[in-house]
Amino acid sequence: MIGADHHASFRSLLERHRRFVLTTHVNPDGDAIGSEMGLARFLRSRGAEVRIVNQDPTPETLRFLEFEDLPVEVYDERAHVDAFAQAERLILLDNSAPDRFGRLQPPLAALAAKTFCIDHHPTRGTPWGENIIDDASCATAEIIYELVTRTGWRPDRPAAEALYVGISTDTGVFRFNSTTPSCPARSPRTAISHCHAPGLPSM
Ligand SMILES: [Mn+2]
Repeated sequence: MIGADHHASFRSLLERHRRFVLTTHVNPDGDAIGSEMGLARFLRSRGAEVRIVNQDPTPETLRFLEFEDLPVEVYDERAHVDAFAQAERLILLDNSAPDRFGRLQPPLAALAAKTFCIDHHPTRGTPWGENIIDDASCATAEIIYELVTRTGWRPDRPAAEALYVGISTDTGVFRFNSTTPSCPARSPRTAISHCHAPGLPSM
């Protein structure tokens, strides 16, 4: 579970910046897309400018998580050079290893100082400016859930769905050994009860 220093680091990020580009690893899975969507929803609720730019398109099975007004953009160097330059912070989700970003690796390496990484895979010595890395969390979506709800925000239905998919993906719907006690006991149930979304799949 993440600690007070992580929450402080996230609060500081929110207070200092309002223009973000979110991205994730190659071949994005449910935790990657779910974390991006959940965090994007939260940031937009605070009036921030958010774009999501990934190396690969969202798999067909996860397209339902995308918001109509926030399409996932597939990285194109010429099209995105300005977006990356103008972003106050680039936020990496569900991957901290520099070699798992594909074509995004060079621009991210060049902008590492203003890159903020949130991940649950253990990576030592990352080049990123700031890191919230917690390998005790079962999914990046769990970390996102902890961070955004600590600010007092209640995920609405789309955000809760996205975070639920992220946590479900990485825990095999709470069956894998990676499932931490805090994971099924707190995150998804609480997310669901917070947003009153009875249609979500049950555990
Ligand atoms: Mn993950």
